[in-house]
Amino acid sequence: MAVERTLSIIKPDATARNLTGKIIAKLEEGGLRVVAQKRVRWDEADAAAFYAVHKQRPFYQDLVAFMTSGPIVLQVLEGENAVARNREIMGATNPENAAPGTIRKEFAENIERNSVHGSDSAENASLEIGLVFQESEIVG
Ligand code: IDP
Ligand code: MG
Repeated sequence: MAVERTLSIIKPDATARNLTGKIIAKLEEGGLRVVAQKRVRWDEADAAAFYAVHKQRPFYQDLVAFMTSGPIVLQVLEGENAVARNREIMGATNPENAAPGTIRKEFAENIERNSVHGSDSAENASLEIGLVFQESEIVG
């Protein structure tokens, strides 16, 4: 296994319920290290750029509205196999299908308001990190 980086986002449903610390604790307990972090509020252009890959999906407009509805926390996570490891710690997209102990099982409200984003491949991780962080903001 190689040390990798992945992009994580703590979504507006979670920041609204003051769950930032509890989510970070799960990521750290799962073996990942936060090497960059910032709290921001996206506008529509920011969300559209990030979710361009989902533009044709039926939930796209709702997703953009949700992701611009409140503050989010952008993070770069580092660790062994970080992309897959983060997806394990997050749990399935739909919290009804998420394994016990995962972030989404414990905290998500529904399939849309599911508390966290995590990159789904090393290639997308690199693209997503480059979209939202300067290299100088990442301190390993
Ligand atoms: P992922 O976040 O587990 O990678 P994706 O399929 O990439 O799931 O979807 C991106 C985000 O879009 C999800 O995290 C969720 O917020 C939202 N989403 C996905 N599927 C649905 C749906 O069927 N209805 C509403 N929102 C959805
Ligand atoms: Mg995804």
